[in-house]
Amino acid sequence: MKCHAQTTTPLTENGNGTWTLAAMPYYNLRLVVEYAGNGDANGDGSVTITDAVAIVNKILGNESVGFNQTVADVNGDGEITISDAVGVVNIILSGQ
Ligand SMILES: [Ca+2]
Ligand SMILES: [Ca+2]
Repeated sequence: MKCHAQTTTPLTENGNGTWTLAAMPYYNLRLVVEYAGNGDANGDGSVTITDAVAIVNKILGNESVGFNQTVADVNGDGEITISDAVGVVNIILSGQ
């Protein structure tokens, strides 16, 4: 999970590599949480090449029964793309 704050309050560059955030009302700050799935796209409890295949099948329009889009979104960008299948392969290769 990635988490960061966003604000529309302008930043002012100080010219020395630092920035100053203008006075900001508390309500002008929002917390953005990006959830990155664990890759178990088919929900069988482990991350294997079949999860990458399930993601590719989803992309091709052949969503399998039990496909879990939330955890299949490995890079947490809100979409299921080939990058998520690559992410599953990277999870497998890293032994996580
Ligand atoms: Ca799986
Ligand atoms: Ca994604």
